[in-house]
Amino acid sequence: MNSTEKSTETLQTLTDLITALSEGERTTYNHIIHSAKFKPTDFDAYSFWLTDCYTRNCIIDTESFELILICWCEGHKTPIHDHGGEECWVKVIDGEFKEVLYKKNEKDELIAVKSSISKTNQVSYMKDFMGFHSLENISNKKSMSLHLYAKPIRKCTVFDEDSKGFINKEMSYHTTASTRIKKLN
Ligand code: CSS
Ligand code: FE2
Repeated sequence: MNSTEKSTETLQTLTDLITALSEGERTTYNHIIHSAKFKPTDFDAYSFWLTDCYTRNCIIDTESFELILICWCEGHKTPIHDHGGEECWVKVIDGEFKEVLYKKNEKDELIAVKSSISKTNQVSYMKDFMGFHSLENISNKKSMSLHLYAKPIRKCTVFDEDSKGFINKEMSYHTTASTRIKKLN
């Protein structure tokens, strides 16, 4: 297949997406994630919900990128956070999300500068030069979003609402390939 054919192709399976990301350079990731079109059931093997908070479920974690499925119940919301210097794409798989973008002013206070809604199949992008954001499931149902981080995010900065200050947070997963295998056994 030549490169023109490849650029108009729709990626319809998770395996196609992972192959494209694994073979592609980081500069192609934006196009790749936009080219993917999934059904919520494509994520049955990865979906896992908790009532108290959204869950981070690792689909694949390589040296170059990380693909995670976040599962949200109604009303779940992230704290305001950055992306540890990495690039972040969020593709809505099911549901509707509100993203609020924040910047720091000269007094280091966080100011909300933009708010947007994303719906199924839409992709949003974040990198630290754009500021901080929060993401909230505003649909009245369990929802899912697919997150592509390049490179993987190991640590990020989170705004702590109690102390009104920033804290460093180590990222962790609720489920990984090995915990899912354990669940089956
Ligand atoms: N960065 C958050 C989700 S919003 S992009 C996280 O990975 O937990
Ligand atoms: Fe984020």
